[in-house]
Amino acid sequence: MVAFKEGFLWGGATAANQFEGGWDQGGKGPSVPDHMRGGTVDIPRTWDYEIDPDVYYPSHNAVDFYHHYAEDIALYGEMGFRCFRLSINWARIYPTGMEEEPNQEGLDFYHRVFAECAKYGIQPLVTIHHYELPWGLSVKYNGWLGREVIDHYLRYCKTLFTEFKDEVTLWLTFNEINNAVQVTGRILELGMQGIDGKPMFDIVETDEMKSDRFTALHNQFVASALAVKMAHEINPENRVGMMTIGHPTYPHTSNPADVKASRDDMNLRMYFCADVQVRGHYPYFAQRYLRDNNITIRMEEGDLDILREGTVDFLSFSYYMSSDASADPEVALSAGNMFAGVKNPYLKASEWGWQIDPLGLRILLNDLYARYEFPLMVVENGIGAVDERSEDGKFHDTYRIAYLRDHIAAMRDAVEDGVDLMGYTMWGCTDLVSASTGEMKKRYGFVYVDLDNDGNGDLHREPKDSFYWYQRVIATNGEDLG
Ligand code: BGP
Repeated sequence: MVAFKEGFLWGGATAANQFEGGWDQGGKGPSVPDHMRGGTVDIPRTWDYEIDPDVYYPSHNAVDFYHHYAEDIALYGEMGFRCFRLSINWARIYPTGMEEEPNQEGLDFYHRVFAECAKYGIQPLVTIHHYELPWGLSVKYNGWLGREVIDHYLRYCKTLFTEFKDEVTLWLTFNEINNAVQVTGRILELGMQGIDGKPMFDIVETDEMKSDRFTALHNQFVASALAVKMAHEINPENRVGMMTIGHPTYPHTSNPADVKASRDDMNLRMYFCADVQVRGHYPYFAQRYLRDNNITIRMEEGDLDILREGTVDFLSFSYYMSSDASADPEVALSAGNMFAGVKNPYLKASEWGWQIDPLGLRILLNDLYARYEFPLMVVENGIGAVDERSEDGKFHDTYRIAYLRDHIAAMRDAVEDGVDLMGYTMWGCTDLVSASTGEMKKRYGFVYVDLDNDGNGDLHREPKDSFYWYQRVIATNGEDLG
């Protein structure tokens, strides 16, 4: 039997804005998520142009990794993590994004974090931009629409690559970059301002707004390509990946019109960004999509060369669910994190309506590998669930173990199929704030954190049953999924 490779990167993943807290400490400036109120499954998150001191903003303290990092990383060490994915909070390094010099206190914090990782032999995987544009850049340039943001990003990257040269060699340029192919990506991914500060999730875009969004995405492509080149120049050991939402879309029926709808979805959602970042050019179908939707991307001369020269070293993705596509607009929609879709009658869903599909992970790994023949990594996966303390005082999260077991087994099948898989970092290894809703109630972790949706709780950490289960999985390199 073919098994996970030696040195397979088992671990967990987090993002600063959902995990770190300390939003105004140590010289950090505000970032886009710091302006976002919490929501629920029914009420989407909204944002405030001015931060209201009487409102609870989930990112401000999050689960306070800022003060609990040593304890959290010790728990990862106990589980046997080989890799810890975290994001660096850009506004902790450059408070408005525009300073000439970095904030030393911010750098020192991450040096301390990486030193803790080193103690347990844990390799950091750093997301440079995980929905965390400094608010200053968002306001001044309307987020990534401003071409100037590329230079600010590159200054920030240069600081990271030189400062952490001896501590970090694994990087991701942008989290879920393909979030920007849909309107939902405007605020969190691209940091674009709303109309008069109104929530952006339900916005109906004009053609001009669509062109802006795709231009902002193009600016991220250029920034990413230049960052990859810079990373290799500063340290040839650096390996830089792209990160995308892995979301397979199936035809709802065998009606060729549904097959076509699912292919169109896959092209736009999965392959549009991955082709640019892995192959170094816009895919053949981009022109038609842009033309049909009256979208004009404003490029500069030389951009296409930059994209060609700055292809990534590996492709990483988040995987939570799949959905169907239908040519029939009447067919019901299923819920999704950033991507929605049609309900699949063969799949069960989580309490938040995310359809559980381990086989879809195997299918996707095979499809991506067939297309790119390129190292892959699953950098997010997990189930958001309500955890209740049992009578014996413990958290018996059997549903989480079942979800993860099935997905790891599917990855193992994909490896046996011949896919080159580098690692697996489960999402939200310590409970943290939800990205789509801002809730704490929706938990992913192996480690429970005492905090509720309104910010009440003493923040103490507590292993759940899945903690010990994952410890065994890592110790046996994925053999014992018990
Ligand atoms: C992805 C994001 C993460 C994370 C995850 C789970 O889209 O990269 O930041 O939050 O989804 O989503 P949620 O927190 O909405 O349950």
